[in-house]
Amino acid sequence: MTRVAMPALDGATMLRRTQVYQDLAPMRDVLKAVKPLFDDDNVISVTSRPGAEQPLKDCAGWLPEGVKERDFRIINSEFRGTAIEELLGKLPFEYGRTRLMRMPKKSCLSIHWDASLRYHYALVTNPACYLVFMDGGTGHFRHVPADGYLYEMDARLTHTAINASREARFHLVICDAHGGSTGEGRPEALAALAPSR
Ligand SMILES: O=C(O)CCC(=O)C(=O)O
Repeated sequence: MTRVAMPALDGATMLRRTQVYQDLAPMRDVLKAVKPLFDDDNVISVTSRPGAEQPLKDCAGWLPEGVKERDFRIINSEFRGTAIEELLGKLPFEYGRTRLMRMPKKSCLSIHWDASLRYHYALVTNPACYLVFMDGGTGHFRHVPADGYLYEMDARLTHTAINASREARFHLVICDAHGGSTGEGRPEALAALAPSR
C-alpha cells in the first residue's frame, strides 16, 4: 500500500474556526425563506455557473468532469442582497460552489474525500451532528457549532458527515475555488473512493 501525499490527520487541521463571522439570525432568515425549495437531493445551490439552466440545482451531485470550483461564480438571485451574500463578500479566499445542505434526521453520507478545503457555517444543528474524519478504523468526530463563525474543514481527508439526531441539520458549505488535491498517496482501498459532492 502506498501512502505519499495524503494530508496528515491532525486534530488542529481537520476542522478549525476561522475569523469569518456573520450573525446567525439573518442567516437563518435566508434559510427560512428558501427552505421550501429543498427537494429529495437535500441541496440548494447558492452559486451557479453562468447560463446554468437550473441555477438552484447547479451544484447538486458530483462536480462533472472538466468543471472547476471557480466556474460557480454567480450568486443566484434568491441569495443576492442577503446575509449569505454578505458572508461570501467577507471571505479571505475566492469561493467556488456554495450550497445549502440539508442533512435529514438519522442519516449519514457515504465515506469520501474531496479535492479542496471546504468551509462550513452551521445554520441549524445540534450536538448529535458531526463531521467524522477516518483514520484507518478510527473515526474522529467534530461538531460544527452554530456560533456565527465559519469553520474550515480539510475535506481532502477521508470523511463522512452524520446526523444522529431526530431533527434535520442545515449547513452552508462553501468550496475553495482554487483548492486542489488528488487521491494520490491514499491507501489503495481509499484511493478507490471517488471524490464526492
Ligand atoms: O455536512 C455536509 O453536508 C457535507 C459534509 C461533507 O462531506 C463535505 O463538506 O465535504
